[in-house]
Amino acid sequence: RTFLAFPSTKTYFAHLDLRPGSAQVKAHGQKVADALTLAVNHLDDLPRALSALSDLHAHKLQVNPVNFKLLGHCLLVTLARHYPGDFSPALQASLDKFLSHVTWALASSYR
Ligand code: HNI
Repeated sequence: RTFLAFPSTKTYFAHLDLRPGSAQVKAHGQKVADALTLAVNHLDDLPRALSALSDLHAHKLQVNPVNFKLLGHCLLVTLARHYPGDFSPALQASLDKFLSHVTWALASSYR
């Protein structure tokens, strides 16, 4: 969804097959999901838990941090579509808060 809704995000993944259903995109999505699980388990110290990932995105990959917001937005939209019954305004607010903490921690190496 992120690649389709915000095509500029594709520029970082020119080396991957980005067609819908791509095994490479699924494998990458799994890595991102695992990192979010790690984040859930370290809510009390996200900057430390995500510091290696922050370094990677800032210095090696040089991902513009605006893209974290685009991905976070697409995650919310996707969850809302898959779990319409569970996606109350309160759940949305709490996921949004979680994702902004993750984004803030991932962006720490940029500061
Ligand atoms: Ni991101 C690699 C987690 C947002 C571009 N990214 C990773 C890896 C994890 C990860 C985990 C794999 C690291 C490894 O192999 O050691 N990325 C996350 C998380 C978020 C995020 C948790 C936000 C919630 N990444 C983004 C965004 C972009 C992005 C928004 C660009 C639009 N990430 C990359 C690129 C790679 C990457 C590029 C390397 C991919 C590859 O395999 O070559």
